Amino acid sequence: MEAKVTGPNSLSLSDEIVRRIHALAAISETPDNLSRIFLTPEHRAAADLVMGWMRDAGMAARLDAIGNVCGRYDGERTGLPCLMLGSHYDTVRDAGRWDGPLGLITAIACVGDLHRRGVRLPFAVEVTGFADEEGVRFASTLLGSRAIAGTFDESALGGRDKQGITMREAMVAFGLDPDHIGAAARAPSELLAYVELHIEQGPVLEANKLPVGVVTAIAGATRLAVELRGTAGHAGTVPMALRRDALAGAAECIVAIEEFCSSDRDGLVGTVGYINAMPGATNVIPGMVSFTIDIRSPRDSYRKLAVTDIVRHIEEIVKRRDLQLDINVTHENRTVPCAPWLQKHVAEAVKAEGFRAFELPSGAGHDGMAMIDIADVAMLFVRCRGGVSHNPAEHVDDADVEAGAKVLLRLIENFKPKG
Ligand code: HGY
Ligand code: MN
Ligand code: MN
Repeated sequence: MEAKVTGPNSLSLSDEIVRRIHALAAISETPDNLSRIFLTPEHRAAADLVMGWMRDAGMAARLDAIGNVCGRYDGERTGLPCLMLGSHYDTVRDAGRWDGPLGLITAIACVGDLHRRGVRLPFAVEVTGFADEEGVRFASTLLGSRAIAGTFDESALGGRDKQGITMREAMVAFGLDPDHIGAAARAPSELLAYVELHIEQGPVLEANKLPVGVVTAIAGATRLAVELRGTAGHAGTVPMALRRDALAGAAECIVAIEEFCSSDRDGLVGTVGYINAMPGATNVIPGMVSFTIDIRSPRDSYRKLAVTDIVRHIEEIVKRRDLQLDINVTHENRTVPCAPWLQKHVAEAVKAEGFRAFELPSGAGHDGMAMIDIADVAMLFVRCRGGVSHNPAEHVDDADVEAGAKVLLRLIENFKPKG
């Protein structure tokens, strides 16, 4: 079946998608850079906008118990299991506008095209906008998809943001009942599969001159929170040899992490993305420093060994500098394989649209890492310029938006549940 890809008034799908990417990007905590964080007024405004688009595309749309937006386009008859599509609609701070929204908005556009043509399939199509994939506000991540997978860890409700607000308090302020999160959970029997379109966030497709790629696996990750405590003191009076400088100690730890990961030849990456020095005055020796660590590797066993070695490095530095150390794992995700049968569907749709079915792993984490607990998962990557992401310069060319939409629409219309 040739998938006719035309949007409203015979616009291409990409025109509608790009317009909506920019409309959603306008919903941000600050006007100068894009930040849309879990359980904030921006989250609520974005949810309302996206649910409107879902309804325009012929879907029933609702906000679930943790703030995911859920759209459903029924199949030939009601009550059928669904092919679930989607992505996240929260962002990192000072984000790009395509990471997450491209997958969500493209999925809505594809359903809108089915709806305009009056196409009903032997299964339902659901589109989910996940409320918190990035884990910016509270240390743990994949909160929306874990709630849908039924694996949400209630202890996360006690986690506090930088203002000291707990997730529980934030949910109540948002108008959600934290004791009701379980209602978001879906039964495995309701899903035939989960397929996510997402920007690659890396340079591989561009280097291979390809607009789309077939994802083989999503790399696991470990996040740690570190706190170093020394002695605050006068910058002018304490001799260097008598200092217990927490920030100098953190700096040595950070360089050690970079050197350890850089010496690896097997795809190990380590990042310190956040640091805070207290009391934070020019003329005061920092007495306390907190920072985060993000460690990833294509192989879980290797990542876990690396985390052990890095913690040992930090403990040695702290002991030599007579500092105190608290270090905790705040998030851990195993590497998740994409299901071969579903990868085949993605590859066939890519080839049917005239592109090479190029396979690549995802170094970035995605909601499929949680969704795998209730469904087989697969991902379709779309090239992004320079491989740049988590950066306002993130960009996808219209032609690649169109390629991604055509492949996803083809995948939907040709989808056959696992035999
Ligand atoms: O951190 C990640 O890989 C994803 O962008 N949340
Ligand atoms: Mn991201
Ligand atoms: Mn993402």
